[in-house]
Amino acid sequence: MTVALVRRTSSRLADGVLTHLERRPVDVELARRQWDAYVEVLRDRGWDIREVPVEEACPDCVFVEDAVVMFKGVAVITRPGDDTRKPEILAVEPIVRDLGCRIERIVAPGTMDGGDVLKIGDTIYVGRGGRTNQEGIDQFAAIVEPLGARVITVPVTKVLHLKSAVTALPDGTVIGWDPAVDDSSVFPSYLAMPEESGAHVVLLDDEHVLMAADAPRSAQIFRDRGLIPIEVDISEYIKLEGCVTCLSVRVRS
Ligand code: CIR
Repeated sequence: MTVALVRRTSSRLADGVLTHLERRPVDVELARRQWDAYVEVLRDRGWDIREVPVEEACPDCVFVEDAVVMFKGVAVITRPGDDTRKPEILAVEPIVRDLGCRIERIVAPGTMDGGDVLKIGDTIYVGRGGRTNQEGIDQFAAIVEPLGARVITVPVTKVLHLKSAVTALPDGTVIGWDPAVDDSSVFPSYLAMPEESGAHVVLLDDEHVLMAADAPRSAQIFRDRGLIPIEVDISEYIKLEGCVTCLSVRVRS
């Protein structure tokens, strides 16, 4: 099964939470067209698209990755760190239940955003920072370690989420933009990228990677490594501290 969960953009997107960036005007219609193009790439690469119903009252609901973490047929419903985002989980649960996933939950006082969870095989790096606390990480580890995962906590202080700083290539190399990374020495194989968006990839299959269009030098580095980057413009989501990973949840099983 290769299903991708996505969620349409609330008309209130411009009111989304900002932590590290200054608020800038957001063109919601452009954002919607960018979302359509992003989803089209997933569909073209063979992903079965499932939509979580939009929650207009939640400006950040399009960033569906933060509400659920998938691992080996288990859906861990998170407890988002920002209070305005906590209601986002409600509509996610029935969708993943429908996929046949076992449901687990992060509960108070734990908090976790899916953007803080980087899975590389059975190794799962979890960023502890503004959105994900130690209690959330401990609860998550208790769920996934019996399934064979090894959870490694890493600090996140410079950007919103761990995956705002680093993601991983199909061969497991962790890629990051150094000014955003707290400690790259925790990753056995690390490659510094020349652009911030160059650190963010969605693995579509063993050779295709989805990335933002504002990192051309990073795209060339991927090509030089034998990968095929597919670039999408997500300018309106970047203004809200989003990146390509957060606009979908990939379910592989
Ligand atoms: C927030 O602050 O929660 C949203 N404005 C952005 C969330 C982006 N999510 C992600 O990178 N996983």
